Amino acid sequence: MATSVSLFLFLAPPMIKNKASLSIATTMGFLLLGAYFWIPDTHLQAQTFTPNYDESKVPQYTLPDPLRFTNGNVVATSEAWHQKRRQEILQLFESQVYGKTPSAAITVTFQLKSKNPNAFQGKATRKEIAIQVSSQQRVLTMDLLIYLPNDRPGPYRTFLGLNFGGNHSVTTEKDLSISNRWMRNKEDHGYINHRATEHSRGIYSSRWPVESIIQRNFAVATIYYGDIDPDYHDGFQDGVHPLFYEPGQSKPNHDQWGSLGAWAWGLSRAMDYFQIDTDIDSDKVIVLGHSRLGKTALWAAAQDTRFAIAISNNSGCGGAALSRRRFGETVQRINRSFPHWFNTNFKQFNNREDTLPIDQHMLIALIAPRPVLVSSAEEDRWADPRGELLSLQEADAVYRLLGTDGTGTTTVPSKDRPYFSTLSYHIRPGKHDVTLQDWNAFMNFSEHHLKP
Ligand code: GTR
Repeated sequence: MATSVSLFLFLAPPMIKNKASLSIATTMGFLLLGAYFWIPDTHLQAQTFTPNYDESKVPQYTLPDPLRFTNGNVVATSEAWHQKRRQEILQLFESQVYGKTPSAAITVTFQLKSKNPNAFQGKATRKEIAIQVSSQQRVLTMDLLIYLPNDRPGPYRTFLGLNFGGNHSVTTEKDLSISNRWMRNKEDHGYINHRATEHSRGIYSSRWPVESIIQRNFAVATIYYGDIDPDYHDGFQDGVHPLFYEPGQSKPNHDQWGSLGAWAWGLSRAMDYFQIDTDIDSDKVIVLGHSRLGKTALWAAAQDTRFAIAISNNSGCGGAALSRRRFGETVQRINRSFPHWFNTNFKQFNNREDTLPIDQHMLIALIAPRPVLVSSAEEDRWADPRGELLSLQEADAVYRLLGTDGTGTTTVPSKDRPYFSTLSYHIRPGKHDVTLQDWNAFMNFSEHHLKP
């Protein structure tokens, strides 16, 4: 199957300045692993869940070997990895975990909505781009917010991530309009009746330290994840999924994408735009995300090799953490709390992690040989910091086969030691969050791997 996307750039008003087209072909294969039908079990959903936080109670497990083909043969060369094994693993994550991205042709257009060369007292240039995607079924618009440093000429190395609260929530700037999209309620943050209020302006700005980022000559770009698919389970009626429905289809098939897959797809559409924006060095884009959006960033980088670096922050279950450890959040728990995140097939692994044909170290391996930084927080046991580190270590063999230094060490990195191997781990004291300390680690790592 092939996914082809036509791109047109409109810079408006008043005239079209540039026009580009690009075809992205993703070869996907079919893997038939038996049909599975998931029936929501409301009785079981009501049962309470007690997470395991005791390392001695982590069950014995054997991880699938990323360097063995499905038929058991050893993957001995980088050619064998790139030509066959990577594809096998990618297909397993598509069909069994996040879901396949449908292949129907869609049109993507870009419109420059605003440009302010004097953002942050003249330190940055702010751009807003409307990314419009359309199929015969419907049209969807995602707003991409970009800050470029004014100190030095571009093109810039660029951080790209989705945000939780609307683009206006990442910045305290007063002249950015408040998102009018569906929001998760959080009254103390200014999200009421599923809409953002003025109180939510800048509410997540500590997670997006724009001034510190541009000061180090990186650009930073973000999209509200709800622009791509609102984060609630409506049977995939809103958001991007219906754009791709075949005639008569009203929800994704069991092996097709859920919300995480859709969000990852949205990151790739931002990357499409970067390829035609001369301010952005599209060979040096770092895709990153926090928590559910950290899972999304890893899955985006696994599928889309245009991303130069991937950084996950506190991504946990379904992100960097090994599922088989069942420490903190588990597959069953995540599928019951968020039935729309993964595909339907993934539900068959509820409480049956040992039957998964993959584990999350193989998600990281899919990003090889590109650098990955996994970032954890000591008190965020729900996300299993140790399971996140182990995933990196288990991906090491693939990275070394491909000629990199992998984790570069066999010892656990200390908190204060800079750690710049291709596979790096960062952990800080404190809770589930993104802090300036995390961003400093992201920037140090990215500066090391992507010279301007
Ligand atoms: C939690 C969920 C985690 C993580 C987090 C978040 O409720 O269990 O997997 O994604 O939300 O995204 O903030």
